[in-house]
Amino acid sequence: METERHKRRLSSQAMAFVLAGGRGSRLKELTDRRAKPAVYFGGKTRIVDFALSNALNSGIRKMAIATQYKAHSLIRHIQRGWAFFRAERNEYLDILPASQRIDEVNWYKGTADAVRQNIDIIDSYDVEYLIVLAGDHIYKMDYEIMLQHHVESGADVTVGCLTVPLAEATAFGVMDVNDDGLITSFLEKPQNPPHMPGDPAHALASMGIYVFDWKFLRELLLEDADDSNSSHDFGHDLIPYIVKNGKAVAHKFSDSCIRSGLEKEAYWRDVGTIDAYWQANIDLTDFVPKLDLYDQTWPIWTYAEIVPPAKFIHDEEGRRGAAISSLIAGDTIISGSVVKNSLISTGGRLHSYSSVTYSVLLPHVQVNRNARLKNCVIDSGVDIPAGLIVGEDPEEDAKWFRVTDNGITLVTRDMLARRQAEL
Ligand code: ADQ
Ligand code: ADP
Repeated sequence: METERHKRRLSSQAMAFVLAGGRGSRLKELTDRRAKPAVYFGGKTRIVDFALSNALNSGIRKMAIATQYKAHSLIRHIQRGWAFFRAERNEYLDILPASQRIDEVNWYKGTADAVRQNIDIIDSYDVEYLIVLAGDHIYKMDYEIMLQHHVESGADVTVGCLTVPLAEATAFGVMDVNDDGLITSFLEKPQNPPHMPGDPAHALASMGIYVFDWKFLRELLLEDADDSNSSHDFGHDLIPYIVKNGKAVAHKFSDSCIRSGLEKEAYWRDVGTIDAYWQANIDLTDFVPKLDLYDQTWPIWTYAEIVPPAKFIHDEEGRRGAAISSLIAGDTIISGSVVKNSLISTGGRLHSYSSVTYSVLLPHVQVNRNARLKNCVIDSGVDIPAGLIVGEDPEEDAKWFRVTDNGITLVTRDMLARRQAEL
C-alpha cells in the first residue's frame, strides 16, 4: 500500500555517510601518501567523486565523509571541490577525520565504529535513513531507487550487491538470497565462496553499501560498541548479525541500473589493484566506453583548477604533437610527442620525440625528450628523464619500478629518485 511516506522523495530524508578511511593497500605505492578515495581517476576526477556525485545526483543533500588513513590530499580535495553545500538551504557536507571525539582513546576501529563515533552529528541532522557508502568505487547509481526498495520491503538493512566471478569473490562479502530477495547467509571475504544457485562461475557479492533506518542502526551501533568480540565492522559484524537476527534485503545493482535508466550496462569497478586501476582508466579511451563521463544527466563533479586549455604543437623541427584515442586534461602541452590510448591529467608536459601509449599519467607529469612510456601508470609530479624507456623490457623496469604480473608498470617520484641516485 502506498502511504504518504512513500510519495515523499526519500533522498531528502536521507544522509549519505561515505567511508573513506581505508588505505587500499593493493594499489601499492599509489596509496603510500594518499588514501585510495583520493587517488585520481579518469584524467580529472578522484575516486571519491563518484560516490559523492552519485549522492548529489540522487538528491541527497546531507553527507559526511569519514577519513583516517593519510587523509591530507583527500581532505584538501573535498574542501576545494565540495564546499558548495549551504546550511541555509539545509545542505551539509561534513568531513569527519578520526579525532577521538567520543572516547579519547580510539581512532576509528572499524567501518561501523566510524559511524558510531559520529552518532551525535548524524542525530543533529534529524534524518530518517542513513546510506553508508564506500568512497573507493567507480560506478553510477541512483540511491533514491535503493532507498525506495528499502522502504517498500521494510528491511532492517538493504545491501547493494552484484555478481562477480567466483575466483574474485574472496575479496567481498558473499551472500545467498532467497526468491523474495531476503539475504539468508552472509560471509565476509570467505576463503571458499559459495557460488550462485545454477551459476557455478559467479557469486553474489556485497558492494559494501547499505541503507538503514537511522533509529535501527543507531541502536545496533550502541550494542555493538559494548561487544568485546566485535571488530566493529559492517561486513564482519553488523551485516552477518542482521542476516541472522533481522531482515536483510539484497538490492541488485543491475536491477537498480535498469530501473533508473542510468546505464545501458551495469558498470562497477573496485579499481583496487594497479592492473584494475590501469584497465578501468584505459577503458575510457574506447570508442564507446562502458562508463560515460560525458553524460550530462549524471555529472561527476570534482575539484579542478582553472587552467589554460590543452595545447598540441609542432616542435621546432616540425614534428607533430598529437593525441589519438586519448583523454587530455587542461594545462597540458604536447609538443612533438605522440600520445595513443592514454590519459594525460592536468599539467602534463610532453616533449619532442617522446611517446605515451596505453598509459595513465596523473597530474603534472613531465615526459622529457626521447622518453617512451607504454602500459604505465605514472604518479603525480613525476619527471620522466630524457630517453627513459618504460614498458618494453619488464626485467629492466622491475629493477626500479613496480611491474605487475600483467605487465603494467607503476612509476612514482620516490622510485625515480632511487634510480637517479643509484645510476
Ligand atoms: P572492503 O572494501 O575490503 O570490503 P574495508 O576495508 O572495511 O572493506 O573498506 C570499506 C570502506 O570503508 C572503504 O571505503 C574504506 O576506505 C573505508 N574504511 C576502512 N576502514 C575504515 C575506518 N577505520 N574508518 C573509516 N573508513 C574506513 C567491503 C565490505 C565487503 C564488500 C566490499 C565491496 O566489507 O562486504 O564486499 O566492501 O568492495
Ligand atoms: P595529490 O594526491 O593531490 O597528488 P601529492 O601527490 O602532491 O597530492 O601528495 C600526496 C600526499 O603526500 C599529500 O597529502 C602530501 O601532503 C603528501 N606528501 C607530498 N610530498 C611528501 C613528502 N615528501 N613526504 C611526505 N608526504 C608528502
